[in-house]
Amino acid sequence: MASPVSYERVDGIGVITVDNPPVNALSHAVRQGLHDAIQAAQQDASEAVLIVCAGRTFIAGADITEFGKPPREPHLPDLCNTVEASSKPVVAAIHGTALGGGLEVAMACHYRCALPGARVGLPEVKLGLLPGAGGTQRLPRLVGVSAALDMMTSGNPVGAAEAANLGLIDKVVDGELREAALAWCRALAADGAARRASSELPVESIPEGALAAYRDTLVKRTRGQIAPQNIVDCVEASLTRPFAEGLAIEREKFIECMQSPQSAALRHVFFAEREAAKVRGLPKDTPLREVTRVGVIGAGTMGSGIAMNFANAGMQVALLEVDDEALARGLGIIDRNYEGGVRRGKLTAEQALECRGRIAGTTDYDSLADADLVVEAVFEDLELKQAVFRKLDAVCRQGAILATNTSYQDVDEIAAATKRPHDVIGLHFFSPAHIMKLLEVVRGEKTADDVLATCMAIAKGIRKTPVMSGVCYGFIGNRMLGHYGREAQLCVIEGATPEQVDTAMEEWGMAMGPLAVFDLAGLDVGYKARQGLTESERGDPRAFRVADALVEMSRLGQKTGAGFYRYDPETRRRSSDPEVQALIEREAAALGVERRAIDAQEIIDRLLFALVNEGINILDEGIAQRPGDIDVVYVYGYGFPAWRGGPMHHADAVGLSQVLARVREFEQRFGPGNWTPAPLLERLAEAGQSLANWAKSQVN
Ligand code: T1G
Ligand code: NAD
Repeated sequence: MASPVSYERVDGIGVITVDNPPVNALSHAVRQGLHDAIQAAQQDASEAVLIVCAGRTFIAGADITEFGKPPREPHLPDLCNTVEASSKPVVAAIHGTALGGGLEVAMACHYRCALPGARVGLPEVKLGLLPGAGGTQRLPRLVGVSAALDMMTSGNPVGAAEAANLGLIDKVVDGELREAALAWCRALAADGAARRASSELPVESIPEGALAAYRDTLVKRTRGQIAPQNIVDCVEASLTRPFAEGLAIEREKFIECMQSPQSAALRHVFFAEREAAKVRGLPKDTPLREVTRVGVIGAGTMGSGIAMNFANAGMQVALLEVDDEALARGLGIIDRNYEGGVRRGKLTAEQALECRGRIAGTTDYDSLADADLVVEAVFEDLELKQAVFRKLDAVCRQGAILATNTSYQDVDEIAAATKRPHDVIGLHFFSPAHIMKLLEVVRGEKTADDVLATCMAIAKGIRKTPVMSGVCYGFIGNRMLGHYGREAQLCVIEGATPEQVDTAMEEWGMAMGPLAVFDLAGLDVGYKARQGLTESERGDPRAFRVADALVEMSRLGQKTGAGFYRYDPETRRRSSDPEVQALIEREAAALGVERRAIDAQEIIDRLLFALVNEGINILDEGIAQRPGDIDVVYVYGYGFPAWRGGPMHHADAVGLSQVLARVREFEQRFGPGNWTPAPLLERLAEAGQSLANWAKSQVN
């Protein structure tokens, strides 16, 4: 097999080209090819060496698919040292992204140039790792300790201009990269430019105690994760040890991360996110419908954010409301969101103006006649939504995609209100819609393949992570959340305080505890949904009586300053409220609940295993394609810690037989109503199988 690395001499310059699609990852063949090419250049008459990549990007890192397999030489740290030891100046020419091991190779080069649009970074921490090929030792030498710490603990890339300001990139070049870089190499050779080994640069000292202070901020920002602290250990070594010793400490800390369940979980999420974008049985070449003009119906909490997503992606948006007052309110939300984005440096004022300019308000359905896609986000009421879809059916051009942002309603019943159910689909955004990455794409019984394929592709265009769901009450996320939320409220009425429940889940890693999430979303949302259900559909009153009572006391959550907690009007900080505790005890007595002490482990197991058990039912019914999809839903939509991999990955990590044993114990204690073990869980646990293996067996 041909090497993905080629070497040729061009006008006295040794040109090494890496061509390993799709992202020039540093597979074994690439490492071997780079090693051999550098060695070749040492032997020939070349005056300097250029490393450049074919395709859409520079090297995007080590080949993550090789992790967990026996490592093969040349190892990346050694390869970087080989590049740096070259007797001739080595130049890296960067386009697209230079990430992880890719940036480490570039930092081992003596000079770096990049196109203006290039981005460089060390995202290893997002995989529960750290830069393991000299990055933790070379970066502080090139950009200083503070910038190095920020880049490595956030994992976020920086643009070429900022990288040049930091001293990471020596030259930003325009035009055709290879030609510009070759010209620069020739100039460097002509000037007799020296090899500059970044490993030989000093590390600027930092104030006493600065690292300790940095560790403290990191603890708050990266609760429970080991990689960020290991990165600080390595940077500390760069300050106190010679380069070679620093490299040894980096290797030790890297291996510790690589072998950690946290990294396994984060790598699982990396690939699960990419897998989720693929719909089984949907041909890759399914034609896509063109979408440049979008309509959004309802400019409330969701509609306003949804409109921004499409405008930010360059599409013209018509935002429709019932009347001018409601429209002005919606456009006001959008203006404030853009102002906030500019204040937080997410976009420039010019960019905000441009995006805002693409959103036109209307109260006239005729404005949607030429829309390619319409997303409905009116009140959560089936009849109202059906009425809206009947109107859309009348005014929208044939071939337009009609989507609903409903949280729970039956997409097939909404589609049935039109004469074109094949053009109807669910696009379930998450609040705040202009920020949350997750998009549940709900395939109706009659949704056409090209409508589904178009929406899965659009998701990427509006920077969302799509996950396909079948039609059921609450789709994937909200259906599982119902069981998670039930157990949270049962723990509260049985004896735990709201603070105990939320603290247990937050210390376990959830971004926010369930009761605090209910207060954030608004207790009235669930209350209204329950009002639409029959007594039997509502289920066990112990699981919602307290929430209902809070709503009846006009304690709707953060939006009224009080819900399960009281909120400081300035800081929005939550605090426990004795009035709520008294209410809980009253409702418990009224429902004949004998209260008892409940420890954190019971809280964690009841909430997580309720989530897992229902998730497995969802898989068994085919509502979700694969366990990884459910994990992506929870990591990107519900604040589930990515370093735990998602509920399905967590279940495999615990072991399905353990999960089943605990579920059966709860079934004994609390009854089959809430705790009937999922049949698939029983089958897999008894077969000693994991969900990951089951998923593989589903595709073969
Ligand atoms: N290894 C293997 N496969 C990779 C890969 C990688 N590093 N990066 C991407 N892919 C695959 C991906 O699975 C997908 O496959 C296809 O490429 C396109 O990716 C020692 C240890 C580069 C910004 O963390 O962030 O270096 O689904 O859909 O949206 O210090 O991919 O088509 O079969 O994401 O244009 C550090 C990871 C590694 C960067 C492009 N590097 N990649 O985004 O395409 S650890 C990273 C990305 C490391 C060293 C350490 C993005 C991208 P498929 P895509 P994209
Ligand atoms: P909201 O009450 O904030 O906004 C609804 C808007 O729809 C209001 O501005 C109202 O004036 C407008 N509206 C009502 N009838 C209309 C009609 N006939 N034509 C045009 N506009 C009309 O509600 P929301 O929270 O934005 O929820 C909207 C939808 O999104 C619901 O289906 C909800 O379930 C779903 N959703 C909500 C969330 C959330 O967290 N709030 C998350 C995901 C999905």
